[in-house]
Amino acid sequence: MSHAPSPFRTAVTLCTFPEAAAGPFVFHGTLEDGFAKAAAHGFDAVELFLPGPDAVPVEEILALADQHKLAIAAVGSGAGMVKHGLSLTDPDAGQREKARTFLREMIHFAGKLGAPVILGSMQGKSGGTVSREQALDWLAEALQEAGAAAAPYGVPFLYEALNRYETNLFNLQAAAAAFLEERGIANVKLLADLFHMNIEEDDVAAALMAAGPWLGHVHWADSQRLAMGTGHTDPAPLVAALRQADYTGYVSAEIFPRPDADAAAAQTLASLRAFAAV
Ligand code: LER
Ligand code: MN
Repeated sequence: MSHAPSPFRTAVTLCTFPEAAAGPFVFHGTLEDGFAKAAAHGFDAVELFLPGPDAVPVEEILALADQHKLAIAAVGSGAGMVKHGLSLTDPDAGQREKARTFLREMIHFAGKLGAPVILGSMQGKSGGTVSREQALDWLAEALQEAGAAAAPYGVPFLYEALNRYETNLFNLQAAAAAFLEERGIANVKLLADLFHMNIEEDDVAAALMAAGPWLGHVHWADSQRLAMGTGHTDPAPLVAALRQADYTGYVSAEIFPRPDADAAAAQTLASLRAFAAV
């Protein structure tokens, strides 16, 4: 447990579209309710999962952020896959183009909120007629374009390595960082999700430390994707690694709302207060 002031900012996930109602997000429902809940619990920011780039006017979200004194930590692009069936590595060129357009529009939408966009499930996977080499070329092109589109807003684009059951492109932080480096991809940072890392990494703390310069966002989840402190993750070495890596971004709860959303939110903040001195 550290008593030094926290360099981290706290965030909680809000999801508004029914196709992801069973997803790992704390608050499901309207933005009004989600912002109010996040503020009442005492988070610094919200992370938004919306059906698309034109679902809610930017002004409406900025007004809610201002009213509740909350920042927008990040905006997820998962609806591109979950709602619209889009993947950046789809064998069909037209579908890939639609995926890139969706992502570009999300980046412009989120940029106006001062927030980076996350690429998770929309990265897709290789297989069938799509070789790994081909999928990685398409992923690299899409990441180049996304980093460049985000840059004018003064935010990075976030690439998330997922566990093996969700993608076969990158499951490890080090491999994802090496890919960004080798392909010369600018203005793209890594999102380190502790749930995926618990499944894939030999040593989660060591992986966080090694990925330090690439880290742009953290999903703060216990081993079973519930609130930290309810599973078998020891957060102390992870917080120590993030501090040692000079990480100063968000720690955001992307977890299932169990036993209910309020309990998951409260337990998340309790863990961050105890271990990260937020
Ligand atoms: C998104 O942040 C994530 O972690 C994925 O598991 C969602 O498919
Ligand atoms: Mn995640």
